[in-house]
Amino acid sequence: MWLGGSGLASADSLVINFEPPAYAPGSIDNQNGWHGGENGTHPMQTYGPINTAIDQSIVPNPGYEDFGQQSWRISNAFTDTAFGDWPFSPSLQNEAGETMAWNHDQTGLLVYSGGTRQNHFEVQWDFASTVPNEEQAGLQISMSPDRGDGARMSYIRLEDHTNGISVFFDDYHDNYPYGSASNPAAGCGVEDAFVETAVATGLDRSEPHTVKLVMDFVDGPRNDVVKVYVDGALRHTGTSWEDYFRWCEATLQSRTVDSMLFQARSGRGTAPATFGHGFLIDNLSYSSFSANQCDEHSSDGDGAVQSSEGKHGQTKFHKQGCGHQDTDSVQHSDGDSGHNFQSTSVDAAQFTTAAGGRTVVITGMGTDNGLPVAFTLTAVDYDGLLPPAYTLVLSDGYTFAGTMVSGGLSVL
Ligand SMILES: [Ca+2]
Ligand SMILES: [Ca+2]
Ligand SMILES: [Ca+2]
Repeated sequence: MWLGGSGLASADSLVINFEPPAYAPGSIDNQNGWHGGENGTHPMQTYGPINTAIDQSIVPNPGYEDFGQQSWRISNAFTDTAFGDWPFSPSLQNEAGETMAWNHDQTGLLVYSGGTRQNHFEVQWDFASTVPNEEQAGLQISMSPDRGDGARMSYIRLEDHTNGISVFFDDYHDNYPYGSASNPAAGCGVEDAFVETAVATGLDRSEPHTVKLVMDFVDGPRNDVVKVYVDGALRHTGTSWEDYFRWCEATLQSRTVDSMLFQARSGRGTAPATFGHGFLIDNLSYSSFSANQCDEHSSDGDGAVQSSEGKHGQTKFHKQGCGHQDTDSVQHSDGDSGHNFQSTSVDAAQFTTAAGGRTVVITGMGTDNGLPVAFTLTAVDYDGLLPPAYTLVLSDGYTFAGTMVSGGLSVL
């Protein structure tokens, strides 16, 4: 068992500069918590070695400003399609992911990350070419936030080209029709795919550059937010790989992250001539913490509802975020009971997640048959496993408690 890397800034933040004496020249394997794939179970983790065929090493800084005495070098002279034999960085004490994200394997017995679950992860690193004056043809290296076993939740790839260095970002898109607990395949259909975005091209090969990923794991599908920065500028806002795991692996849940995985995968090409060269990585830092994600949440409903007493109604509502927004509204009609509600001000919402589903509670003011009332709407999204729960309570004594029986309702 190891207890994380040296240079700890705090329990759930790591700063790694690859400097002596903490880091010695040679393979990074087993230095300060770097390791091959984890075997579970957190925190009594064991792990495999980094494959000795992988061309990586702690090396002297050839002269880049801010890289100190040493950096970490990795090339794609050797590639493969495995996960468990590539370098994983030290794990944070506190994992990041959705409330219900899996930090474990399919059996639930092997756990790869732990601590206090956070909803936010940030990682930043500098990179530079070991051959600043010349293209290294075919050079490519990828890096991913990961929990320690290769369940990658995001992806950056660096490539060297004639015009300079390129940075690519990949995320997973579940396009309509969407996956659900009753139909996971719809989230992994022919219309769904990993999407690659060139976030930077032609970066000056003679200078170091910086990549930063800012990840918000928002409970529910299709709503994680991943921001990609290059040299301090926001280049792209995308999403994570949450719905790949949720639907393509049909596990209905996302995954956690607590470390970084660095790889040269065969699918993107092997470049034997990069042996002993490749990219330098330095000033790697990452952290997990919990952020206010109110602005990322939303809830929508539109369809027929039925109460537990068998009354029938129609609802249509929209709520974005937790505060007041003029574009929010709630409408509810119940011909069986003779009620017709229309909001005049949607004031607040609370979003919560439990094992069973995601709940929103929306409050505000409106009119019932023309008379002013306060309202509380509660909706629960079960990702299709059960009909969505729907309850509207008005201050004039009217209550409609039941389920949505046709149409759609989401709490994201
Ligand atoms: Ca350094
Ligand atoms: Ca789909
Ligand atoms: Ca999500």
